[in-house]
Amino acid sequence: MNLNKYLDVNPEVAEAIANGKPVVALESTIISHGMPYPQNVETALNVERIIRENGAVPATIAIIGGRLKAGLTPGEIEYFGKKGQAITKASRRDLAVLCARGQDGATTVTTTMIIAHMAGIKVFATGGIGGVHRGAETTMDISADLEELAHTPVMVVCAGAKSILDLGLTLEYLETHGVPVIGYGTEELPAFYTRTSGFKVDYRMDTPQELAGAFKAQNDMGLGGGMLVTNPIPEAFSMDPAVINGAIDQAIAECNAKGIHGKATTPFLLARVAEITGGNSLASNIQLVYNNARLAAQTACAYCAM
Ligand code: PSU
Ligand code: MN
Repeated sequence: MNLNKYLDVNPEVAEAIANGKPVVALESTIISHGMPYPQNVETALNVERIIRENGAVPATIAIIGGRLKAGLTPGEIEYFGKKGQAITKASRRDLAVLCARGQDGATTVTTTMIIAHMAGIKVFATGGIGGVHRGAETTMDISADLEELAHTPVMVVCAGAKSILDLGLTLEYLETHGVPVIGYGTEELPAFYTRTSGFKVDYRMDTPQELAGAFKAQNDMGLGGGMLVTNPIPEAFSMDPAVINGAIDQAIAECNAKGIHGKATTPFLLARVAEITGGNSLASNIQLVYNNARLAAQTACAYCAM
């Protein structure tokens, strides 16, 4: 593969990878489509700082002018935050066309995993992943994130999945495709804004070393595929399930009434839930991302020490 033709790894990230130092990948759709400006930029910069404070090098991933980027400058992060939804949300099917046309793209969990793997990065921190949508038995709306987790060997540290999705079907899909789902300090799948969901994870682990050891074994055996680490939102920022689930039900009803489908569904639901719940859900969203960045950095350090 002629990666240099398409991929730019920034010098700090390249140096770390070449010397076996810990690196944590970060996505850019959470910046452009997942949060409003200017909180999105502030959060993205804080996440990078938290990763450094925990001993790893941050690599925010995006597509700029048709180049795959592993590691952005603060100016580039500001650009993605300000342009927001005007930037193309880029999933696997969009990568080749955006590169060939020299366009920008905000990377989802899927494309961040792809580019992280190209660059040699093992651990990726985000907020929530895409999954099987409610009603998928008729719409067939299943996020490409799940298929990517099935094939690409990158560990994704998240706060579970939002109940805009069908969490039970999401777990079934991951089971079928052989993706281990780990609960960090919990036996239950966290549901992003809340620490519990009523669904069980496959395994509970309690230290970054344990996470790193399991992922190392998976990679050493050449099993391929990713690992999903679900890290519950800190208690102090978790939301009342009745409030958040009410907002989610309302957002889904509006989404269906408007006939929104395809790649627009998730950004619409995320934005509506944030509007309906006011600033509360945004504050929680920001804090759980920080919490995931910390755990991902510690796990990347443990992985490199093995
Ligand atoms: N869920 C969130 N926040 C997000 C996303 C999902 O709680 O920002 C974004 C991620 O980039 C994820 C993408 O990869 O949405 C999934 O989109 P879709 O459902 O269209 O596959
Ligand atoms: Mn979809």
